[in-house]
Amino acid sequence: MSRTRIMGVLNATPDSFSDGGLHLDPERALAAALKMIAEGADILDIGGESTRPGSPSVSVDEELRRVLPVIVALRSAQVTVEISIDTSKPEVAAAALSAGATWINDVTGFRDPRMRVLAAERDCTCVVMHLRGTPADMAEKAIYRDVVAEVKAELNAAVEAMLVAGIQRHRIILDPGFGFAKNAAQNLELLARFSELCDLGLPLLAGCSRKSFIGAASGEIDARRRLPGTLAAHSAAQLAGARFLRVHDVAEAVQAARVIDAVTSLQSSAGASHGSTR
Ligand code: HH2
Repeated sequence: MSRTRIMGVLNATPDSFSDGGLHLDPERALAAALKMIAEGADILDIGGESTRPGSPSVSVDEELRRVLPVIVALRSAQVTVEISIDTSKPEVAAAALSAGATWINDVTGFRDPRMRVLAAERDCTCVVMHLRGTPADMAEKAIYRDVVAEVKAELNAAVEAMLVAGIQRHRIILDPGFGFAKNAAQNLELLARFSELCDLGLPLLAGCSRKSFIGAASGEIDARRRLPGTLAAHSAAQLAGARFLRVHDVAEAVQAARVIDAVTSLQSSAGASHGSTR
């Protein structure tokens, strides 16, 4: 089995919920990115707009002003990791891809048809996240009869639209969107039943890092002190089939992921040898 991939979060924003203001200066952002690569990140996810509940939207020009220098600097440094642009704006995604990004991570699940056309034309990897509404109004849309079944159905519909637009299936990674249009109980239920998302038949990404449901489950109110809870949540997701983990703390996430990878690889070889004796 291939190892679980680690996506390091780099927010070039003043207001992200846990690392806002840390990487606004391109030089500091580059230093943080190089550190994440040295620590074992496979993918860097560069964002220029916070998606925290109620966050204000940012103009295309401002978002580009924040993210492009970081992407250009990374490409000039000839890094070999994948560079993901975390945006829901086609103009930002297009410019980021031209500057050297190779993935689009769209928290709105490629809802904008122009984003689907762009992804098809550029043949890039697409992270399709589940979200209802927008970060501004998503809290009021957290109403489900069965959160897992409804997230699955809505992700399936997003995939169908992407295939119709000409995006190749092997380019798609799915993400249930922890913390997006879900309350704490719904996030925990998604995590507890994460293995059911494997029915979608596409690789899965989990992004639980420092999120408020970890605070709700653990009692830790400071987002920057939620690393232990993050590692626990991501280990649960990994054991249930997540192939990608989106994290703020790369070194710690890599270590935890390698341990779970070792366990799951032994489990699958033990399963195979038990099967062969029957
Ligand atoms: N979470 C955030 C942003 N982008 N993308 C995916 N695919 N999955 C996620 O869970 C996800 C995401 C929110 O976290 P962060 O980037 O740290 O905060 P902010 O949106 O405030 O910048």
